[in-house]
Amino acid sequence: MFIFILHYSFFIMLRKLLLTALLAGNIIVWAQKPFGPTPTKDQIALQDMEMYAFLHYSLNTYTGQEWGYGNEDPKLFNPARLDTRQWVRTCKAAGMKGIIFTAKHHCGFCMWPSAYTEYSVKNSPWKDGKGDVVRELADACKEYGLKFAVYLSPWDRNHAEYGREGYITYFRNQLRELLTQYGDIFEVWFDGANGGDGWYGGADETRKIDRNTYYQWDGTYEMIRELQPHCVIWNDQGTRRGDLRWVGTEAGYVGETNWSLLPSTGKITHNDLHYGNENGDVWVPGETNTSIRPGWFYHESEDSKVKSLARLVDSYYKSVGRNSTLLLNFPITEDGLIHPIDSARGAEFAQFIEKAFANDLARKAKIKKDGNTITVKFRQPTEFNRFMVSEDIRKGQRVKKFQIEALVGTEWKSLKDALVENGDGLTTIGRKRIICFPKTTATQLRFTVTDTKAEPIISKISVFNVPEL
Ligand code: FUL
Repeated sequence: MFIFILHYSFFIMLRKLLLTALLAGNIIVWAQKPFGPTPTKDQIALQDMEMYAFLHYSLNTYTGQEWGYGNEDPKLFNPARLDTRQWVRTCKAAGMKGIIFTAKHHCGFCMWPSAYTEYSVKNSPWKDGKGDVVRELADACKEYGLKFAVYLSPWDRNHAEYGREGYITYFRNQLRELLTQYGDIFEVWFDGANGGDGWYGGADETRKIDRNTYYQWDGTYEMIRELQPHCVIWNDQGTRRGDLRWVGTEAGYVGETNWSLLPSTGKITHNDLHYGNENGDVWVPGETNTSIRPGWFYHESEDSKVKSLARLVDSYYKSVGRNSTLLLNFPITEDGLIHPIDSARGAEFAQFIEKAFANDLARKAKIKKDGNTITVKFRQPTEFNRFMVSEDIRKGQRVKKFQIEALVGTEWKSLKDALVENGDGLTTIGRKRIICFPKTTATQLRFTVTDTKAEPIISKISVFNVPEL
C-alpha cells in the first residue's frame, strides 16, 4: 500500500486515510514499521533547521591567511567595532536557524579565554584581555532566537603537545569549557584538515598523526553525549562516525542521489560522503558546507567575489533540495562585523527562497493516489517549474527511483532534473527533494515511485512556479 499524507491538511487527510484504511482493512500510517536505519530526534531537529551559518573569525582575519601557522601574535586581535548582535541579525535575515562559530581554528588561537592556554583573546588588547567572543555570540544567539554551535579544530598548530597524548587531554578540557559554559550547543564541528607542519610551541616541525586512532574519539564522544545530550557531532575523521557527514566538497552541493546512510565500520569512500551509501547501516545525513566568498576568512580582495544570488540559490537546490542541510559561511571582517555586501546578499537570498516557495500550486489541485502513483490535477492549465517531495524519514529512507510527468495538452511529458546532466533518472528523496525543470504549462502532474527498498511513505508533495534567475 502506498501511503500519502498531504502536509497542509495533515489531520483531515489522516482521518480520511484512517477511515479508508479501516474500511479497506489495511494498516494505518502510524502502524508502519520503520525500515532500516532511522534518524534520532536530534538528527531530525538538525535536518529541520535546513540552513545555518558558519562564522569564520580568528587571527587569520588580521594576517590575510586561511590557515594560521600557530605563532601569530595575539596582539593582532583588536577589532574596533566587534558586534556579535550584528552577526546574528545578519544570519537571521539570511534565513539561517543557527550559527557555528570557529571557537578555535587550526592556528590554535582561542576566541574565548580558555583556562588551559595563554594563546587566546585574554592576551589580546581587545577589551583589555577581558573579552570573550564565544560568550558574546552565544548571548546574541539567545537574544535573537538562533541556535548556537562551535567549531573546535582538532589540529592545533600552536600547542606544544600536539601529536602526543597530552594534547588529547588539552583538547577535551577545551571542549568541556565550551560545552559547559555557554548554554545549549546544537552541533560540534571537528574539522579533519591537517597539513602536518606547525609552530607547536616553538618546535616548528612537521607532526603526522593517525586520523583513525590519535584523537581517541570514543572517549570524546562519550563526554559530549554526557555534557550536551542533544548536540549532534560532525566529524570527517577516519573511521569514527559522527551524527552528520561531510559531503566531500566545499563547493556547495551534494550528490543528486543522496542516502542519509553510511556503513558503520570500515573505510568511507569519497562516493559514500557525496552520495551516502544505499546499503549503509547507520543514519548519517549530509551537511553541505560552503562559503559565501571564495575563502572562509575575510580578505578585502574578495569583496568583489561574493557569490551571486543565482549561485546561492543553486546551492540551496543542491543541498536542502537534495536531502541535506546547508551550512553557509559568512566571514567576519577586521572591524568585527559581517561585511555589508555579504549581509545584503544573505538577505536577498532568504527573501528569494521565502517568496519562491510561498505558493504551493498543489494546494489548489485535486490529488489522486493510485498504487505507487500520485496525480496532481489542476483546475486549469497551470505553469510550474519546481516539484518538491518528502519521505517520512522517521520511518527510514526508502525510495530509490521515481519519475515525474506533466500532462501538456494531451501528451504526458517526462520532467528531467535540469541541474544534472542526463537528469532523467530521478533518484532518492529523503527529507526533502526539489526537482528543477523549465517552466511547463500542464493540466496534471504525475509522480511515480519506480524503485524502492520498502513500501514508500510520502509525507508531502508540492508544486511551485519559481522565478528563474
Ligand atoms: C576546512 C578547513 O581547513 C578550513 O579552513 C575551513 O575551516 C573549512 C570549513 O574546513 O577543512
